[in-house]
Amino acid sequence: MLLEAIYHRPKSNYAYAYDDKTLHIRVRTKRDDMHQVYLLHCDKYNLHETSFLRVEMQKFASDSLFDYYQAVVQPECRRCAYLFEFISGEQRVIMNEIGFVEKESDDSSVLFATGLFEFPFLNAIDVHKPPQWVKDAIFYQIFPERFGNGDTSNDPEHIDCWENGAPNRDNFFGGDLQGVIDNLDYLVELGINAIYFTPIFEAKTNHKYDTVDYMKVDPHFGDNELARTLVAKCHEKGIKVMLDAVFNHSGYYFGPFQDVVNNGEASKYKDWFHIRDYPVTCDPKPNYDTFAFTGQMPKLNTAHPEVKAYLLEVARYWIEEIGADGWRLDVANEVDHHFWREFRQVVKKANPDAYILGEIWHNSLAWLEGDQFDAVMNYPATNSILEFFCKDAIDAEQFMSRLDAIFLAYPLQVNEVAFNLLDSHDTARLLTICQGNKKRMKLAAAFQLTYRGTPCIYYGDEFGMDGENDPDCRKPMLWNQERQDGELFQFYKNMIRIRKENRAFRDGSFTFLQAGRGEKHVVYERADDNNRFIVVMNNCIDTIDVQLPGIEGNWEVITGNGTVINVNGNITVQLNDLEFVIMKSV
Ligand code: ARE
Ligand code: CA
Repeated sequence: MLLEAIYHRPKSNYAYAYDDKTLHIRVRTKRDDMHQVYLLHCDKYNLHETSFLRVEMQKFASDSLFDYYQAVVQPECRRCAYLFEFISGEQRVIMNEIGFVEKESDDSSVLFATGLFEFPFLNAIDVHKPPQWVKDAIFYQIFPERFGNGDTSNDPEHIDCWENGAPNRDNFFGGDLQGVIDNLDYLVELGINAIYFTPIFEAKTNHKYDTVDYMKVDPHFGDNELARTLVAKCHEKGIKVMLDAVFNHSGYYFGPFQDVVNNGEASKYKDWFHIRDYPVTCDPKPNYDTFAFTGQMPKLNTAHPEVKAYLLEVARYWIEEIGADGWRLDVANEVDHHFWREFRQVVKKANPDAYILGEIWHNSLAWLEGDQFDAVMNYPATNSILEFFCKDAIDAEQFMSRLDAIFLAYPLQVNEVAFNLLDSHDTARLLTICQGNKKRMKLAAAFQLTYRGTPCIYYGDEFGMDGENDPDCRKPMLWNQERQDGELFQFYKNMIRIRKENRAFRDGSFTFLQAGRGEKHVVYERADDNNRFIVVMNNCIDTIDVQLPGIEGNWEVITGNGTVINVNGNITVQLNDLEFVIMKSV
């Protein structure tokens, strides 16, 4: 037994409340080291030998070095004192908060040693409860300047031709909110039920991350009334709307910043930003804090009471008065935690069901404990999916390890609403990452749409749009039917339908059944109380036979190209190169 590998931390992703009654308690061990792991727990005010319950913990995830075990407990008085017991061959070791005790017999005196771990009290108000609708959502990301030009009267002065449009840092194509309204039926046909809009507020650039006025829709996109109409029409069609909050920084032409540029130290807004000396200048580089090194994006002082009041009013207005259903928070990890805690209060007061999604590309537990965000953009999962299916850079075992490690990193309710994207306006497009290989693209998308968490499709991927990194990934939407890949569209539509029709894909358990070292195929199960599905994916360029030992009963293939052969109850799935099947237990 490798004691050095064993790890637990109270009140963290290793011990948290899943709902008002239930605790999840987890522990890490060296991979393949244990025969059994037990959780012994009791009420912390009733530490009698007989009151301890002993629950066998289940291995629920593994990565290359470790196994992770979990127990689900519902303590009667919502208090829990606990310790762990590890068994490996003859060896039996107890771990409490102080350390390890080796035990040869069943001597229980150890239970009364001081130093039990504690979950002091399960207070319902502290439980992280993301909005339920997010589990059922299938998002579609729209970059408003590039989705549809529904009103040429509001076009910027110089626009480039939509068809075959080649985006660069500075050009415009005329897209607007009316262009989205005009195409809502298209989105309904595709099957999505939520839209994530990159910024729509007044700004100078085509991407609008350099806000000039947070209370006003950009005049090239429409006006606030049109935004209200757009949201109402989306709601009529069962589509939720999430907006982009760029609160880390403003644009250079934001009124308060201009006031500081013009009045220097005398400006009443000087403390709204982080200005190092006067006069404010960008030459040779900004003498104030910025997003990255971009002088056009001065960092806001979100600890300043007036800045806070202003931005919190923005947060409230678009939810309460325009009807938006959530906020995606730009550069969320560079804004102070105090601000986000107040932001949550304001947003949830305006609409308790609003979704708060942080844009963070790394482990984000510090924002996901119930007092700040509901979820984050799940780029760590994105990268694992791309590396396995699209780039063929990792094997099945590494793929599983990496996804399991992300899974372990958060409470279950966070994983259930993790924002699972494969590409965005900040990355190359999925098809381009797959080097144009649509079979690889379909595998990645099929995984995304059958995985745990909330999928998001980047506009136009469904028609086979390609594009390198920003700005090339921001081409105008491909509305020319002759150039659309209709077969790919049908594929997306079908996969979305399957996810929507089967709760198990949105809310069920997820288990890897096969993901071997050096292998290029994966098998996983999604199951809930009513249904059980098995997905078999062949990520290699040869035909393979995948045996499914231990899988019994009758199975119906609900989608995919493959053959399921059942010989005396032994099931084999035959798959051609880069194909998959989804089987349903019947
Ligand atoms: C563009 C170019 C830059 C160029 C700059 C020059 O992309 O290469 O240097 O122009 O002006 C917006 C626009 C971008 C624009 C940028 C700056 O959309 O087109 O850049 O403004 O003007 C990190 C942050 C993350 C951020 C990404 C881009 O953590 O928050 O960088 N994403 C958001 C939005 C962007 C937006 C901004 C922030 C600014 O989604 O669209 O850019 O408002 C690693 C790191 C991450 C890093 C990630 C990507 O994984 O760990 O932290 O994200 O790479 O670089
Ligand atoms: Ca327009």
